[in-house]
Amino acid sequence: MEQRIAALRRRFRTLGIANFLVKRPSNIRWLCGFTGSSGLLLITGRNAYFITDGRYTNQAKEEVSGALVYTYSNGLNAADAFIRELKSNREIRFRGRIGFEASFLTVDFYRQLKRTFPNSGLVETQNVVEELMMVKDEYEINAIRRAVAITDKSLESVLPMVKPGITELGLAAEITYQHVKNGAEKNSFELIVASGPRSSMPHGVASKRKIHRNELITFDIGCLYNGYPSDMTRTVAVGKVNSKLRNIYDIVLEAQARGIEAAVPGARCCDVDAAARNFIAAAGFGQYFVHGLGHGLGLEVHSRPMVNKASKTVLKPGMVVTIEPGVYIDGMGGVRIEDDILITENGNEVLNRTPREFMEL
Ligand SMILES: [Mn+2]
Repeated sequence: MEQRIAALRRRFRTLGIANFLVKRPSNIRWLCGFTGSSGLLLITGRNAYFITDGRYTNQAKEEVSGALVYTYSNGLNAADAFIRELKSNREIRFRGRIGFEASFLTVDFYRQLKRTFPNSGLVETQNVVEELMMVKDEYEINAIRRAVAITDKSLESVLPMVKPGITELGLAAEITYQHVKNGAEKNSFELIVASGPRSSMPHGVASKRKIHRNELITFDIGCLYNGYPSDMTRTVAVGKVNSKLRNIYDIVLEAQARGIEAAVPGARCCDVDAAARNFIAAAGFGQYFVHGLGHGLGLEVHSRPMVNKASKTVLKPGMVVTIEPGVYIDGMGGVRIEDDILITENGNEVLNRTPREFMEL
């Protein structure tokens, strides 16, 4: 943890700051270990101070390392209480400019900070900690491997239950049960089980719809292990589907293979995206691939680096990204195939073991 805080401090000079205020819970967790949902971490040139409320006194004592812990137990709202601690706690000392996470500080908190410390100079930042988190250490990679293995095993157990009559929510519940039974803490996001025409919705979370014969089902599922996620998508057919959907499946599968092949150290994320996207476009379905190719995996399911047209980030060994092209035809159905890829010194490793070939149940 101290090494992570030290890495953040090394960014201070470039950012023109002397202190950094961390509000995003996953960034707080990565920097000092706290897994609760509310807290404030102030990193100064020399010290680190973690402030949270009375509900978390014991948890913070147990979990936090590398920072001094202060808890408050008054009736104030969180922003008011944080400001009061920063202002009146004599052990908390800082001077000079304060960097903050522009996407995670409320306007109210920002205004109070400005009013209370008018001479500090507040500096907006974006993605400072998120970029430090892109390359995973061994502990993080092992956690992701476990999460991926649990999701592989869970889908394998549930596929035999896919029959006409069961609902999408029923299947999602079975996967949730398998995830936890196999050692996960919980799902890593609201599971997507989208059948028939609903499979054309890239984010069709499971509904009460019953599975029918001769249609596609997209499962986009994942779990958390030690806080780290898996995120896998498979599209399977129940019975036979029409030749257009069958053809789309092969196009998406080949696009994914090209994306995976391109995801090597030194490659820019936008070029990895293009490797898959150009193939889909050449097959005539470019307008139906409506999202980026993938994203990093970390304490947030959608982490940096983003693998999309705009991302110039260069892949490095230790990054873990998803590769998940999709084609969605409104009213008919859609196909997405997603795997989790570890970038290695020599290329990459696909962490998922679930087969990708077209599957007819
Ligand atoms: Mn994903």
